[in-house]
Amino acid sequence: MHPTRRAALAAVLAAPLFAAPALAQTQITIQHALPLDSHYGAGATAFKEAFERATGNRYRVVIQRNDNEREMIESVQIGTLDCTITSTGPVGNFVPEVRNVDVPFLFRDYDHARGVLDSEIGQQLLQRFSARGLAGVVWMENGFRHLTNSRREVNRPEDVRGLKVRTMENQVHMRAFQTLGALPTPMAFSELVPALQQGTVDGQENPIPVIVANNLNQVQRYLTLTGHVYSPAVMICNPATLQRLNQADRTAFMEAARAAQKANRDRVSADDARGVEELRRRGMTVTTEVDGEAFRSALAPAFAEYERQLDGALLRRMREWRPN
Ligand code: EAX
Repeated sequence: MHPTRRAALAAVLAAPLFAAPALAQTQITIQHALPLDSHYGAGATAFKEAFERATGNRYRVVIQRNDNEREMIESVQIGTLDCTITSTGPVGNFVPEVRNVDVPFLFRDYDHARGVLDSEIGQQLLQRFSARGLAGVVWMENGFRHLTNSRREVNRPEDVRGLKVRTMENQVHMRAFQTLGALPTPMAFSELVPALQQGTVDGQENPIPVIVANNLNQVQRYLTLTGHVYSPAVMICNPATLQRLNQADRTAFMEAARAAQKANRDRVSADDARGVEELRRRGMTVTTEVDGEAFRSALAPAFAEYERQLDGALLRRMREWRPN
């Protein structure tokens, strides 16, 4: 047989009889408000890797950035977005019970906060999402929030008086800054940097990982380590997204969500450990000696209001929680 014909015959015999069908993949989209290389991004990536691996790539997880958390929650609620990883900032406007975890100085430290949220207390709060057309999948973490501003060093509560402070769209936080004599200005994260650049507000408050990831040192001079409130985050999904999963895939989904929680918390711990030095290196004036007792005392009127307006018994249970 002529060599060319032989080569042609060999090629035909080697070709697959039928092209393997492209793997049918279902897409799940997750949005969050921070850079993809951030503590939320770490969680989203861990979820993607775990869920795609566990389902043999029958699902494709797409991660996108959207810096308006209220909008993302609305999109999840109406079903145009599968999931979001968001701080609890605006969540209380959708699930009122969540406001209880936004109370200043409620949690002693990270172990306390993580312990409460992973306990029956936190799981019962997640169950409250379903009555609002949302699925609270897993608690994640934003971190302890600290105050930055462009006008002056802040050491004690009196120094906050008169500062225009951007807050999240969160009545619990707004009440606290109002009680300190500041002028709380609620806005979505997407509006924060322009507002700081234009001087619409003097300051803002966020965890170290958020300040570092968004280079807020470029628009803020002073950082005071107030640690005035622990900022939980939460992975929220549209209930139909979960209902479409078979039992095995739903189990894989929840295991991937726990992997997301671990990666997210590990990244917060790492960013918190090195972030303050990094912000000093970038030129911020950092005040570490903060009179926490003075801040707590100055907030007493707000605490009395929280006891009345929120769930006083739940607040006590969370405040008094101890690991077994
Ligand atoms: O969730 O809006 C805020 O200050 C949040 O901390 C930020 O979007 C990360």
